[in-house]
Amino acid sequence: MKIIDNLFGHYNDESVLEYTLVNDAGMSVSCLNYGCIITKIMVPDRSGKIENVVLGFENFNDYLDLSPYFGSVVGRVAGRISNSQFELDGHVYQLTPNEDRSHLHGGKKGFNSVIWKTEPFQDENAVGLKFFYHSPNGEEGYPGNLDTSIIYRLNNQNELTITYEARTDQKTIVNLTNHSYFNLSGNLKRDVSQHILQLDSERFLELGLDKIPTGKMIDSRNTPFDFKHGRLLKSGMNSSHPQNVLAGNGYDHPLLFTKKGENTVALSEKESGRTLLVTTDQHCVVLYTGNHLEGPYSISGVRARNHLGVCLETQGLPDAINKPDFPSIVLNPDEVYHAVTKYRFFSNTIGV
Ligand code: FUC
Repeated sequence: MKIIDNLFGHYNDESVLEYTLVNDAGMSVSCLNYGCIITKIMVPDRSGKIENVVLGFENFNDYLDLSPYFGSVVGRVAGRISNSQFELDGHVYQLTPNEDRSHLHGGKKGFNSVIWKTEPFQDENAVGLKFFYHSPNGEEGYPGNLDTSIIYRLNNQNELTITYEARTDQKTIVNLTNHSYFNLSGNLKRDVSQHILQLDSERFLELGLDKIPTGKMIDSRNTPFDFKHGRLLKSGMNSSHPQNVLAGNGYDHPLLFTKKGENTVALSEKESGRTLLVTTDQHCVVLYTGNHLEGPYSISGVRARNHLGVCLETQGLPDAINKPDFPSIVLNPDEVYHAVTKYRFFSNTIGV
């Protein structure tokens, strides 16, 4: 196992470094100290061919100019907050709007677009990086000084574990995730329509036209949102279900886990033989099938097009602070925000 670092670019006066974590089983994960962005995940297919399975750019400036949160950590709060506002203990906080009237993925300068302090580490079983960021009281409108640490840890079982921790000195809200777009075909050979997703979820959150949850939880049975026994992502892309159409032909929805505690989401693609198992302690996974990726730019040499990647954003429920029925995302000064999501890659196919 080893860690390699390279200069990737400059941001303001700071160096942007790309660290590559390499294990002994042929897997590597590359990431930046800017936004904790995962630029590449190299894993073998069924024949042992090692290829990249996430969307990323070769040039740092593309991350500044073009990126729809490729590979980054998003925070302080993932997803949309309606009217960019929330109330805590009778005080109304006004956040920076960055998508019409909504506040999306932490605002104009979210955790995806700041430099994090980094500390590489290696132990008997893994190589990794620790990231630290101090978000000052009032940043993007949020209350409290928030100290966040994130750990990326790669072991020899082809498992990448992301551990999130945050502490505040004032009551605030926190909901962190990673926004990697996966494509298991390898080097973007195909889009993700033939990927099969499987998870234990019986309900999903209905979205309004602004893509913010209405508060209504919909029964997934007999809909394109039923992934219990495995389902091709294409079924939601081609569906006339009003929620798939509203999302831009596909999915952009929080799928609620049936059971509390640890849950696993399986993503696989038959042709490459690759499977990704995502295990998390979070309440939901926001499934986004890259419905708006199309544009006059390239992603790792491939012309950007819709459905070229799929995000599995494990997190608390979006807009929870404005929805009394959703589990709380409030963090108090005497508490530690703690969340863990593991990504394990295999090269055999499960599901249907
Ligand atoms: C996802 C979606 C959004 C948005 C963004 C880039 O998390 O929920 O709709 O397009 O990513």
